This record gives sequence, C-alpha cells and structure tokens, in this order.
Amino acid sequence: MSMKRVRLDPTRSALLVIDVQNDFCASGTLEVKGGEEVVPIINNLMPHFGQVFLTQDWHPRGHLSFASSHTDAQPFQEIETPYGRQTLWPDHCIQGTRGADTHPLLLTHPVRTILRKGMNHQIDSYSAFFENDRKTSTGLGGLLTELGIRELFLAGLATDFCVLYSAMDARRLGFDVVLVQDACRAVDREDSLQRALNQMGKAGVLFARSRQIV
Ligand code: VGL
Ligand code: ZN
Repeated sequence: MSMKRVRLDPTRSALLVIDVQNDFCASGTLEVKGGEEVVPIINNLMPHFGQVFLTQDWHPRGHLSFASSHTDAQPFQEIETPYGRQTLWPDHCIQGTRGADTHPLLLTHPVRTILRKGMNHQIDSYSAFFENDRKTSTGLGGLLTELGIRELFLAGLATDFCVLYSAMDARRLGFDVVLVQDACRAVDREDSLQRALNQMGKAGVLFARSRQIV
C-alpha cells in the first residue's frame, strides 16, 4: 500500500461513520473487539471533511434480526426470511436504550446528518443505503447526490457487516469509496473480515490509513 497522502476535495468528499454505538463497543451486547478504539481515530478525521454523516443501528424491540425473537434460535445462526438469508444476533441497539447511543466520546457536533436504520421490524438493514431486502432505500444516496458528494470515506463498525454492505452499495450507486482501515473494526467470524476485504477490493473500494488523510 502506498503511503502517499490522500488529498481531499471538501466539496465532493464526505466521511460516513457507521454504527459507532455502545452495543458494538466494550461490554456491549454485540461487542466488536476493539470497537471503541476507532473513536479517537474518527474524531481526528472529522475536521478534515466538509461533511460528516453518521449512522445508528436503531432496532425496535423484538426485531427480526434478534435470535431472541425466534424459538430455538441462537445468536450467529442464519435463518431464511422472505428477503433471503439473515444472520441472527444478540439483542442490540434497541431504540432509546443506552446501547443504541453513539459512543459517548465520539464527537457529534461536526455531524451534519444522523441516519437511523434497521427500524423496520421485518427487515434488517446493514447498509446505510438499502435495507437487507436490497431494495428499500434509506434515502441517503439521494441526499449525498443532491449535496454534490461523489467520494465517500468509510469508517466505523463492523468492517465485515455494516461497513461492508455500505461500501458495496455506495459503489453500486456510483460513488468513489475509500475504506479507512484503521478507523474500522470487524466482527470477524469464520474469516468474514478477509472475505469482506476481498469483496470490497473487487468492487473497486480503495483502502487507506487515517494517517494518509490527516
Ligand atoms: C451490525 C450486526 C447487526 C453492524 C449491525 O453495525 O455491523 N452488525 N447489526
Ligand atoms: Zn443490527
């Protein structure tokens, strides 16, 4: 990987911060190893961007993606749904709970828009752009396009789920995408991190380190 600096054009670049929430950090219900370590890295990135967008996983109680909503189901097992296969998770990011709050040390004053997703009882939404049926739009693509943003820098949790799906959809919508690797952490079950990186690389996602940007 080259260590050249990534020059930002603030009129067309934005930082998209995915799901840096208590439940994905230390002692959260769906803890991602080292999740909280991305907080200072992302805070340092924010001032370099003219526009910062943030997502929150924001589930109603009894959400379809919770293992607890199904009989005889365990977290990390997969089920068949009307929209395809879905991994089941421990209860997490329930609307209005502390676990669903963004990490308390994450700066939010530079954030222009907070987009909540996964609110549909019957459909999960890993991606910031489309729910897991791959059809229902969150509206974020239209908003970014309307604002003239063409290039997205992605950071947050988890690299192999919500960041991956957001990156793939952003490419599908025609955005240039840069994954800021040290500003992300992964669930990494069954080699899912390596598979996610391969998939993103094939889709034309570029990989960078925050020190190339700051
Ligand atoms: C996520 C699993 C379930 C994520 C959200 O933010 O990566 N993963 N819900
Ligand atoms: Zn979720």
